[in-house]
Amino acid sequence: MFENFDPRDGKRLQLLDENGNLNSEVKDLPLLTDIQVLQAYKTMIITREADEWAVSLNRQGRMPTYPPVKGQEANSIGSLMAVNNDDWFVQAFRELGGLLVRGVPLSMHYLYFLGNEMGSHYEPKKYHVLPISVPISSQLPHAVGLAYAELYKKTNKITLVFNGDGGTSVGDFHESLNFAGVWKAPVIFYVQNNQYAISVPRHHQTASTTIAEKAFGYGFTGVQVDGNDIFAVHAASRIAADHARKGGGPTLIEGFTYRLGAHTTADDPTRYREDEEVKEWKKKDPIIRLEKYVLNKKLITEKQIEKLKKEAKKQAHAAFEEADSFQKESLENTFRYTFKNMPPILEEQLRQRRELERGVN
Ligand SMILES: Cc1ncc(C[n+]2csc(CCOP(=O)(O)OP(=O)(O)O)c2C)c(N)n1
Repeated sequence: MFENFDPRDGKRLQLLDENGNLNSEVKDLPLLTDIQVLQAYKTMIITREADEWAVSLNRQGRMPTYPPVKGQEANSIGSLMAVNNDDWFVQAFRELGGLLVRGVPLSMHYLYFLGNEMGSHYEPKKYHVLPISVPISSQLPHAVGLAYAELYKKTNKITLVFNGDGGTSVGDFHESLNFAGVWKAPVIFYVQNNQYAISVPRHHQTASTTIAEKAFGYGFTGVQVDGNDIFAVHAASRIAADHARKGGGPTLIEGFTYRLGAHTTADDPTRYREDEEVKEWKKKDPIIRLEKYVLNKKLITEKQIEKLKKEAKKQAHAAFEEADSFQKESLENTFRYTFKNMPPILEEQLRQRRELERGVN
């Protein structure tokens, strides 16, 4: 598997180049059909519009802190399109596109970032998605456990789990890869290497040349793909999924990508990265690249694209209004959310918060 794309030989899988040309020399890799390509493109457009609207809402004071996805869309969209709808999708917090592939309403995502945890309560039997996980890499042991449970039950279901380059420095990452390797758990670890963990660049995160090569130390295969190339992301994920389903165990996919926006709306990336670098990565934008491909192949017209973008914008606006009109949570519920019996420290914080509210009012 991936013999021709060993990251230890400096190889990275790319199928669609920056000019939207598909590499016709690569054989025996699963390619997206025209119908799937259009579906992927449309999902990327709605993801981008929804994402930019969330950032704009934050600037208008209508949305609290939000982590932009801009530039990384191909990663979760391409990989989610490569697995079955009842395979487990274990997200971090930058996988909006993947949620939309699963059919999760956009309004739920907005609701979550408006501060309502219900926005991350997905009906498990309908969506097979675990809640958003902000504590870095804490989702990885859950994902391995989930994958192992499905293996134990012989359901043939696999798990696709995401984390970031920064998340590879956390102990949970290494423990998860280790157990997945030993147990041959049917899991795909998808690391979105967007080059930064807030302000910390990738080379300060690890001394290894790639993230993908770490997999070999745990006894399984790792591959680095161009994470801005939806064909490569999809192909690698399909191969890894088939491998897991056949009992081959885990795979680590490193999506080599870039966060075009800020870490979150509370961050100012101009303080730690050069404009020149951002400019170079803008040329590799996954949407522009796929747009060139669909136009060249005449799968869509410029006019249809214009209409699509307008509709996506409308859809994003409507989804936010829906989320914003959701009944607001009570102060008590916010504190009671995690524990059945609130620990004394939270009781005290609730008491102080109530006092503050009384004082303010
Ligand atoms: C356990 C833990 N430590 C610290 C944080 C604060 N924090 C939030 S995002 C982040 C950086 C994560 O970087 P990376 O894993 O590369 O993912 P990215 O945000 O770039 O998608 C940190 C340190 C956290 N959420 N959880």
